[in-house]
Amino acid sequence: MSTPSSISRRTTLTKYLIEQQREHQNLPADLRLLIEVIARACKQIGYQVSKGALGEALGTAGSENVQGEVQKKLDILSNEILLEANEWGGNLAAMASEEMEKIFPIPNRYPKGNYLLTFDPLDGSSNIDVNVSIGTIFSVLRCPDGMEPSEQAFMQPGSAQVAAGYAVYGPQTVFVLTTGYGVNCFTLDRELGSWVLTHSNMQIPADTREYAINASNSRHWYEPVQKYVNELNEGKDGPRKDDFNMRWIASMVADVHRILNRGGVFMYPADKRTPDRPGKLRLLYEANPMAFIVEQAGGAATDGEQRILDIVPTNLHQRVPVFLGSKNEVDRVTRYHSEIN
Ligand code: P6P
Repeated sequence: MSTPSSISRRTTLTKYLIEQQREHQNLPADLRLLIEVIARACKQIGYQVSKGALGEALGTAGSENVQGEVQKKLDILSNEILLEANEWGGNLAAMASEEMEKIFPIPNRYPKGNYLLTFDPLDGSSNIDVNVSIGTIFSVLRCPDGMEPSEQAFMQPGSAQVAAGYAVYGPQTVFVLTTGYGVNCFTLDRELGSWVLTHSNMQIPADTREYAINASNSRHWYEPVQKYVNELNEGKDGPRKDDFNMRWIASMVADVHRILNRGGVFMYPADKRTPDRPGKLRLLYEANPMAFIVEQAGGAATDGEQRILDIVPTNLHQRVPVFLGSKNEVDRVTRYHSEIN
């Protein structure tokens, strides 16, 4: 009896990863398994998020994370889900999370592996209680040969990533992944519990008429960003000779996913409020994975001066300014930084 074609044509994440391993030989079995475990943990997180007020995990946990941000119960639960899912598999040497000050070395009771995993377990958590899309962001590095899994082992430029991705818990639950050979999106089939390939080799248009920035901070921006955004807002009457649209979801995964689907430029610049703090977003588990994905989709990602993927980190929770998305717009706003010092 033949399988109905719609089911037989579907490529699940497992099938996709095995085909990648076979075709590219760049996906070692332990990295493939690590990605599968992360994707399964994202399903669990998405399930907890979807319970909303029917679950026990809305609201704040009464604590702050290392960033000084109020932790939501779901922040802590999501962090625990990722730690518990990944600590025993034997693929990892250590993990690091937005929600933990120090790294999490794999406990001695479990075998250690060759990879380092960083993640923001629940990005955009200020949106949890108001049912706006949030997500999980992750990045995979190799642990340098012969190096103890210390914080120093994580101090690698984003160009050293071997895999990166994110999940969005929104109207659909999606898992977006790159292993350095393009960007693919998998949508969760809730009935089967499978991640199904729905968008292959995603590409970001080089041009766009849509930008994303928290405009309430405009009086604090430095001149290059002021100039760039003012020109967009002048529309057809201004030097850009066209009207632009603005979106800001305050959930990086959701803003980046929109850009991956239809183009756009996302900006979280440094500003005058905190001269000693270069922006809000963290390099290791927000900017680097998103920059890897965006570049793999033909976009660009800079800190206003250099490629984000070229930045050599100096500490685990380092922040960077972020300009990413449609290449021609990222190039323009980056050029304004070099022209206006
Ligand atoms: P603001 C969420 O807290 C986050 O880290 C990103 O997901 C998001 O892009 C940004 O901060 C939103 O920041 O200042 O607009 O609330």
